[in-house]
Amino acid sequence: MSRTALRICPLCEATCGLTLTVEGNEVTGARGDREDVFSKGFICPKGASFGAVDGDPDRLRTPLVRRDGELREATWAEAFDAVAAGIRPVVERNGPHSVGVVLGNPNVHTVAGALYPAVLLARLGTRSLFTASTVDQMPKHVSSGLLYGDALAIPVPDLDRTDHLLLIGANPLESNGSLCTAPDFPGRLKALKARGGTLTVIDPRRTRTAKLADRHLEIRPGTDALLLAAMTYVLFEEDLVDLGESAPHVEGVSEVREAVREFTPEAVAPACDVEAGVIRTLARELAAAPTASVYGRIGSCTVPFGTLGSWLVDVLNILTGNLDRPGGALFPLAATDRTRPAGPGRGFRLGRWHSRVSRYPEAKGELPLSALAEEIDTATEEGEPIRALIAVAANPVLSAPDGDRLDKALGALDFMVSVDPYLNETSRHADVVLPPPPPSQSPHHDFALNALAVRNQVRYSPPAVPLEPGRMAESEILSRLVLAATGMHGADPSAVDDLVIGQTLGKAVEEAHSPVHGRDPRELAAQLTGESGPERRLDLMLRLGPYGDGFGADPDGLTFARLLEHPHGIDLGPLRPRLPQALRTRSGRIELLPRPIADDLPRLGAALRERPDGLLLVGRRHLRSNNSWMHNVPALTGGTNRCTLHIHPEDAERLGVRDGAPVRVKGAGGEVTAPAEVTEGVRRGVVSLPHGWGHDRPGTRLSHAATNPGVNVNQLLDGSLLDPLSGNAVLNGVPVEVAALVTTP
Ligand SMILES: Nc1nc2c(c(=O)[nH]1)N[C@H]1C(S)=C(S)[C@@H](COP(=O)(O)OP(=O)(O)OC[C@H]3O[C@@H](n4cnc5c(=O)[nH]c(N)nc54)[C@H](O)[C@@H]3O)O[C@H]1N2
Ligand SMILES: Nc1nc2c(c(=O)[nH]1)N[C@H]1C(S)=C(S)[C@@H](COP(=O)(O)OP(=O)(O)OC[C@H]3O[C@@H](n4cnc5c(=O)[nH]c(N)nc54)[C@H](O)[C@@H]3O)O[C@H]1N2
Ligand code: SF4
Ligand SMILES: [Mo]
Repeated sequence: MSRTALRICPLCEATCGLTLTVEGNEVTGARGDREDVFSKGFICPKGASFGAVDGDPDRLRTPLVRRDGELREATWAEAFDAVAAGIRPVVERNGPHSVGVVLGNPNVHTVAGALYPAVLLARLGTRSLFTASTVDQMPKHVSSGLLYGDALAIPVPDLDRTDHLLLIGANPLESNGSLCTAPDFPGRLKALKARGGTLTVIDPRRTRTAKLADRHLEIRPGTDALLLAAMTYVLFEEDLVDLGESAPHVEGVSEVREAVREFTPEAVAPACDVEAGVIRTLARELAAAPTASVYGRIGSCTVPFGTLGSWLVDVLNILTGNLDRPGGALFPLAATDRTRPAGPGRGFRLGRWHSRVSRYPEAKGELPLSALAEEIDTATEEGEPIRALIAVAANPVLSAPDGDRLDKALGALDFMVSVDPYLNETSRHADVVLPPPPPSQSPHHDFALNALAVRNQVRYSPPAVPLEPGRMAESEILSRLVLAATGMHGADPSAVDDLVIGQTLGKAVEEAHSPVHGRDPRELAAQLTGESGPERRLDLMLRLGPYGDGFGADPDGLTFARLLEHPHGIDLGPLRPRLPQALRTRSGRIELLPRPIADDLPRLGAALRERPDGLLLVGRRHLRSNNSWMHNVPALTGGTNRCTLHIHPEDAERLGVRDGAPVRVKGAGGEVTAPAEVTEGVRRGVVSLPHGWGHDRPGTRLSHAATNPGVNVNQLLDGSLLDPLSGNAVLNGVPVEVAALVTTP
């Protein structure tokens, strides 16, 4: 007997609602949920393979614990005993910073990943936090922190209403979007064109998104900040600056005019390979469009000027009056967001502490993932190296620079625990592996991604299938991990949720603006509904949130119980202007030229005069992939999803590289050999390899991935190239040497 169940897809940032077909407890099919308030039936090939991803036979079913050097199946009790025994002595001997925490990308796609890591960090008291953000979007957090005083206040393009979209270093036709949650991003771009809007794409590759554009500029990798600075220059030079409604909330406009003086279109054109006249046109079109939005993603973040580029994206939106207006770029307001009255905030600071070895400044409480290996393998007088590691949903051996060094460093730790469904390149080093259940057995709510969505909405999926015997919910795994790692091993895991609920309510009743001001926290806690700790915490956040019932203050407001009555979600309307309420700067205004940005601009000026020769490496994503962890699903591999080196025909000819033949690629961190794919899909002087491959290390359990392992592009990096303000790794525009592999007959 088959039945259906609704489940929000956790496989990328688009958050599509799926209708799963379930037979017994197995997911045998998935289609788009046409009644979903946000995705309206859209599904991509990855979502359609939900069942195969969910049912992968290589997913671990029981914890693994290392005994006599070997990882062996164990009970949950044995596993958490081993965690407590492994971590506590390290903390007691070497202090909290000697325990590192690594959080990977899937934490933004799980309820547990949203709710427990913050508790773990607070209770451990470690500053050794590394996440996927510093190989991804940290520049955007830093620019938002500096501009708006809140690293999480990221404006998103108003895709459904804009007249003009300038897309930089993003390929949503394959990635389905990022820092801009929009189910059916491709359809939304087509709708933009159909209503007479224009789409410009800046990308060194001729991507599927670029093919859809009215104009595609094949920029030289790493130079977007120069181009955007020149556009800013033109806005001032041609008197096109008009802040519109946001004007009263912005300070520092004339300082920006001064700061971009040297970045004339003529000066930047040779560095960017974009003609000065075209740069002027881009600026004029942006200013002339009734509404417009500039949006940058991976290709604009993971580069040496990532923070400057991310800042300039917003500067252009602000100077053209497009920030905070419909059709421009707006701040979403999610149902679980905290509300606060407008007024000066605490601001955002960088570099409150530094990494031990290379003295990298923290950003948003994190150290660069690129520095993880050296923080483990290098002793200094500053303090103890990291001796124990907690990795949750992270595979840095493949996703961070110089996996070989990290691989060795992980092998030398005193203790490591991985919360991961797979025994893979990273978790194989763990002493304890704690496997979460597959997504069908987990609840879903997009705590992080709804705050980046192009439409305000709220949806919740309860588990589609009951927990299999012997499984433990990921929220319970993380609660028990918190307890075991922080000296409370053996306590009831609900203690963690109760602690957070108590603290949150305790604070809320003290806040003058809160709907629960002056009430009794225990009385409020008793009103929470939900069958589990995470559900009760969601109820708490919804009720205190901007659409919430305020525990009775607004009887029509949102509660978890009300959300359950709407299995396809509740639409909360289009994005609305939120200035000045969204601001947390000390001035209470948008600080358009923050000090750290001004101090970094001379470095961009120096780049005007550099134009190194040689090939530059960029990445790419395939529609049927997700970073490092979907190459084990046969339905998602093969076809175009292959680990090949894209190279332009002219470069191939010059280097004697033949299509399909192996080429050696060499970078600062090492070399790899991959088959060449000669294609005009990449511009001259640029080559492209996808990331997340290199599944040929021993001791993993990825049977399908191992049959076609590919190579780890991040081995070409040595980890020393960073965007200095954010600590983000430089993954794009990396100099490499390419040579045809000479095979002697
Ligand atoms: N060269 C290059 N490198 C890159 C990038 C690039 O563009 N180019 N992109 C970067 C980006 S944007 C990112 S986000 C990072 C990603 O870097 P990571 O987060 O390290 O890698 P992922 O492959 O996303 O997955 C991490 C792990 O999560 C596990 N996992 C999957 N589902 C779950 C779950 O439900 N619960 C738990 N606990 N674990 C789960 C997987 O098995 C995997 O081991 O890679 C970065 N690396
Ligand atoms: N199918 C699939 N979807 C995914 C993922 C996946 O692995 N596969 N990963 C998810 C994750 S974690 C993320 S963060 C998002 C990322 O989402 P996107 O940012 O849309 O992803 P990419 O496809 O990496 O697009 C980056 C583009 O930047 C271009 N580029 C490289 N260097 C430069 C440069 O210097 N300047 C400019 N202008 N462009 C440059 C590249 O050619 C590439 O086309 O995708 C998410 N969705
Ligand atoms: S676009 Fe993303 S969220 Fe939607 S079905 Fe595909 S993988 Fe899932
Ligand atoms: Mo990412």
